[in-house]
Amino acid sequence: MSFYPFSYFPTLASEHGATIDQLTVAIFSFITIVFIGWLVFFAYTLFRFRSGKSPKAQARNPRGRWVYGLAAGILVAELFIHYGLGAGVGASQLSAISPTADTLQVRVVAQQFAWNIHYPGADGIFGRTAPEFYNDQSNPVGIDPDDELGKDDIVTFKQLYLPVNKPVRIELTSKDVIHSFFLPEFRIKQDVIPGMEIPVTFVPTMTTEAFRKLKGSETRDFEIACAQLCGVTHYSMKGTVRVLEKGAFNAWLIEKAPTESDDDDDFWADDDF
Ligand SMILES: [Cu+2]
Repeated sequence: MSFYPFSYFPTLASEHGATIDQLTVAIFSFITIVFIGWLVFFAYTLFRFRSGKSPKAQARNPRGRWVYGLAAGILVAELFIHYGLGAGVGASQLSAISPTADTLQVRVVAQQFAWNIHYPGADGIFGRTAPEFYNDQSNPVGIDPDDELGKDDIVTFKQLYLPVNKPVRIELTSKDVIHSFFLPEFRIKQDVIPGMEIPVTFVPTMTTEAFRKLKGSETRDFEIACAQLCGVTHYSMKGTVRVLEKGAFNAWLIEKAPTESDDDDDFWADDDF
């Protein structure tokens, strides 16, 4: 909050988010310099080639090598801003965490106009999924009913629950059109493309409780927004992220676990999913 542009950003609630904020300010600073440079150049050409000085239009090649040098310099600077900073530094931040035993794995299946959240359950392994099992009411993520690994899986609707200070890896896919998974407070934004599984990773650093205290609101939630115009009720494609303390998150997993699979219940009791 020391540098004033940062105070305009949403509350920061992830580990890598500060890097994204600094990058945003850096990119805007660079393009402001380029913008002012072009304005000065534009004003200069208006003056230099005014009609009083050049009564007849001329189409001669520019003289002097500095023009080519300047154009090449601007090209290099803009390529650096777009690809070096934007794609290189920015995009790499979104999937910087490699999946380890300590990483919570979640799948998010987007559809017009909802977010279906899929947890692997007690065994830590996702059941097989396939489009032929899609059922908007009973099986929104398309879990194969014959796959034993899917029996303990947990599916939620528009509600993503996460433990605080734990790396999470979310595999994103879509049933229909291109959506964009946007978690403003966690500085995550990634297009969701049918036929592809695209991972995003981050570490939430603030619980929902702390966020509500900060905002002075009992009901405020971290938001999931769709950031890609995806159809007629795109505006309603919202969800919430609840970030809980580890113990409360484990209790939530137990509460949500399908009741048939009683065998593995102890797994969740050791406080280390
Ligand atoms: Cu959408």
